[in-house]
Amino acid sequence: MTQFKDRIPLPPADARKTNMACHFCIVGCGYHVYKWPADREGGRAADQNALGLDFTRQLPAMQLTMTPAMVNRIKDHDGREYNIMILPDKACSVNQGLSSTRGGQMASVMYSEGTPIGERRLKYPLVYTGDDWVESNWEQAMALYAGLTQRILDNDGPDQLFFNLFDHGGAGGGFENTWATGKLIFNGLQSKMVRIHNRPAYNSECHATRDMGIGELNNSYEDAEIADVIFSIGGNSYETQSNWFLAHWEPNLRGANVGKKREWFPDESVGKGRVILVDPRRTPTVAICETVAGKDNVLHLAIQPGTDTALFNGLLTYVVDQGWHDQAFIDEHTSGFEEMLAANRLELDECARITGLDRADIIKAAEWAYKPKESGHAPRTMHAYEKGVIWGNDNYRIQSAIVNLVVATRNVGRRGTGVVRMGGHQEGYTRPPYPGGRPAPYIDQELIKGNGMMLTVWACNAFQTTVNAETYRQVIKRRAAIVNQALAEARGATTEELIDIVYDAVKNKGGLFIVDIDLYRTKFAESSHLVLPATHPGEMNLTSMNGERRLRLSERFMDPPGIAKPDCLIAADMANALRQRYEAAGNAAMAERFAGFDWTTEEDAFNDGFRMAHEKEIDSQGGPTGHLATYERLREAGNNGVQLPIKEYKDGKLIGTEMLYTYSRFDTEDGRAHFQPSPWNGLPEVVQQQKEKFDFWINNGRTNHIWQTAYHDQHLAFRKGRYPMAPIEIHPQDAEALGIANGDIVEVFNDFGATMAMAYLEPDLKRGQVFMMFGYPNGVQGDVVTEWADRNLIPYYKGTWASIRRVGENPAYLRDVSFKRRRYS
Ligand SMILES: Nc1nc2c(c(=O)[nH]1)N[C@H]1C(S)=C(S)[C@@H](COP(=O)(O)OP(=O)(O)OC[C@H]3O[C@@H](n4cnc5c(=O)[nH]c(N)nc54)[C@H](O)[C@@H]3O)O[C@H]1N2
Ligand SMILES: Nc1nc2c(c(=O)[nH]1)N[C@H]1C(S)=C(S)[C@@H](COP(=O)(O)OP(=O)(O)OC[C@H]3O[C@@H](n4cnc5c(=O)[nH]c(N)nc54)[C@H](O)[C@@H]3O)O[C@H]1N2
Ligand SMILES: [Mo]
Repeated sequence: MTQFKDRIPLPPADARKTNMACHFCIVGCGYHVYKWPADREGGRAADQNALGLDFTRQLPAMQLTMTPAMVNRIKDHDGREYNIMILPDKACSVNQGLSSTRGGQMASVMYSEGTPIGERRLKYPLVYTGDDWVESNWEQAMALYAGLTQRILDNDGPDQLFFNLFDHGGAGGGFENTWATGKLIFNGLQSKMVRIHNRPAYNSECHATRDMGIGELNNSYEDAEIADVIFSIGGNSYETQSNWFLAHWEPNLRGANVGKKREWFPDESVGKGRVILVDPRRTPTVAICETVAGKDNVLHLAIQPGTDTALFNGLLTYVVDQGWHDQAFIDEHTSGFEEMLAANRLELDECARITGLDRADIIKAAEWAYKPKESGHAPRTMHAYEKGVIWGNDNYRIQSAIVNLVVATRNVGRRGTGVVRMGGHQEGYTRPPYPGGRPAPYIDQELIKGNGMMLTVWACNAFQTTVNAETYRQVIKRRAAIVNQALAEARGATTEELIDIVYDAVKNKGGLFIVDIDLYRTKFAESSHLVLPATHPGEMNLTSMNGERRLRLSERFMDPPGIAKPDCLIAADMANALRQRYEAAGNAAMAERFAGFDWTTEEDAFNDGFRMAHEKEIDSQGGPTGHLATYERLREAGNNGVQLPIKEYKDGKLIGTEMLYTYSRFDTEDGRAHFQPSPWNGLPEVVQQQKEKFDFWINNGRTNHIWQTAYHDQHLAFRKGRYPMAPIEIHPQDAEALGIANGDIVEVFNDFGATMAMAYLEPDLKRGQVFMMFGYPNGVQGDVVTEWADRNLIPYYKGTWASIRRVGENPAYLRDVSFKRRRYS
């Protein structure tokens, strides 16, 4: 996968060194990039290499993590070759020198001509001619894009312009890119027909907690180090937020912080942390917690799928009956407590019956997390939830149930607590207000119904990641083919004539014109008509914030492939092309809507968006002090950056905020946290039907080795070799009953669709419950997910029931794939 297999070249002492926050998950680990001419190499003496380490002798254990995946050879546009090395930063408070298996391979996924990644990266705009791709240039691509957009906008209005759009930080996101796309789509085009990269409408993953007055990222990673109890709900953080777990949870659970004093609780000291994990599945995280903390300090609540709301209502009822809630805080800083309690009351027996848990375990959880300690102090309990809840059975209700309990016990705004998303990507959201309402239109279904004339797919790939994905793909491909037919018949057409031809196909024949902006020619791109090459971090400057709101600048250190461009500048090109067309048509009013994109760099987009938008308090995450952050100051702040919101710039430093709500003033008009009734409501009807009809719960999610749709990983032999096909973990007895052995190919099917996977026998799974990796190119789990969504159109990806059938075996999988267990025991 990399060009260095048997040895690692050292950077010379004068190698160029820049900062990089990992562009994959929310945690945003700090890395340093070293770059130096390929014909040179550092020496082994400490003063001869840029790491300043003495390699003439054996380094002490754990001094450094350095693997062949961390180096690569690149070529810049001037033709010069360089070696690069991307190493985890020991001085970064986030990861403290640790690297995950994903971040640790960043050098390997950078563009390098001779590698599979290099071959497959998009380099030029591609135009589909009806049956074939041709490489084109930005002028033609923009003329077609802007021309067709203008035609549709003028004749049919903004509701015919659809978007599948990223809204996060890191690669395919960041403040520069969310701002640019938001300004183009919401201010310029004024379309509301937009869905987000990971869900079928434009909404929030955290409406409930926000409605209650509590933003979802409200503490610091350090709070996990000093919590008495970490309450992990529907997350598998060892595999999905690895270095938050390893650098901050693990030391606490191991007892590394016992006896430490902190200024925030002067009459107490830190104890040995305990952890409660709510997950129907015994995850690798559960297994590792038991090893680290000892079984007595780990409580795994293996609830029935989709019953979290009942669990938290049951806990709340019990806690209040014991008098462990904080009545003074409730009286002074909240509203709606009594009404909520009356609606949510759920007795212990009923809670145990619904969740399938032992009464004793529910009581144990309540005692650990909420019963006053011997010292009389309330325990510090940090609640962290992720996709088992967010994509769980009724996102809004579960989240309300969790936050109700948290607020009643005041586990927010105190150091060592917090109620947070564990998070997916880094964040990097700054956009003008969304022009649609709440609920927003269900974009996938609108497309399936035949609505929309043009679809722009931006840094996401619903073909592998949406609900009801098989039907979605079928319809999109059918509608795209109508445009293909028209394109194939166009001979010698100028761009303007081509616009006429395409317009006829989308207006009169049910066609859909698709544009995809990506790093690779994805499955979605294969069905598109115009594909635009983007750059990712390293090839551009990019700012994002991590799960503790830590803002960093990832610096550009190399040239992009071909004529690929940053997403923010692609959006600017689109806006500028539209402005020119409207100017040429003498339509000043419309031209004005696309003004303000005279940017030449990513920094221009940052200054216009993050800094100015925050000044105007548009959708601010950074607060109105956003303007204090400049590229230059962020470069100086390095991998530790600054935690938003910024308080001030003082003595050459940006000063940030470690924890929100410490003054018990919440984000509501009256400043009080609002409790919300959220009674247990059972499974959605369509999900219940699938459950009754089919044999297995198809739990699904992530594994450590693979990032998302495997857009990079599928090109790396090390990753693809591990998982040639989406793995599905199944209990050995269930497997036996179906005649399934390790490595067998199986079909998974229900009323919504069918897909394939590779069986992995795993005794830690429960009978009747399997776990399939989501989003893989070879075996898409979303094909069997229902289209059910909650009141805000948040889907229930995890709520899939289906049957399984053995298809057969692939001798190569059996020969090449490891079936060693992934659990720690
Ligand atoms: N069944 C099921 N489905 C799910 C989930 C689940 O748990 N179960 N989880 C959901 C969640 S949380 C998520 S986040 C989604 C993920 O769904 P997607 O967002 O659709 O998947 P990604 O692989 O993250 O897509 C990113 C795409 O952007 C491209 N890209 C990367 N960097 C850049 C860049 O800088 N610029 C541009 N233009 N392109 C770039 C990549 O090549 C890739 O094609 O899936 C959702 N779907
Ligand atoms: N290695 C790796 N890490 C990643 C990613 C990746 O692709 N690979 N993607 C990133 C992204 S975008 C995201 S959003 C995060 C997601 O991070 P996580 O949420 O930690 O990951 P998932 O595997 O989607 O789901 C978490 C757990 O939900 C459980 N679950 C399923 N149903 C229920 C239920 O009804 N109740 C409860 N309590 N739990 C349930 C599953 O068993 C699973 O263990 O990971 C991020 N980190
Ligand atoms: Mo995500």
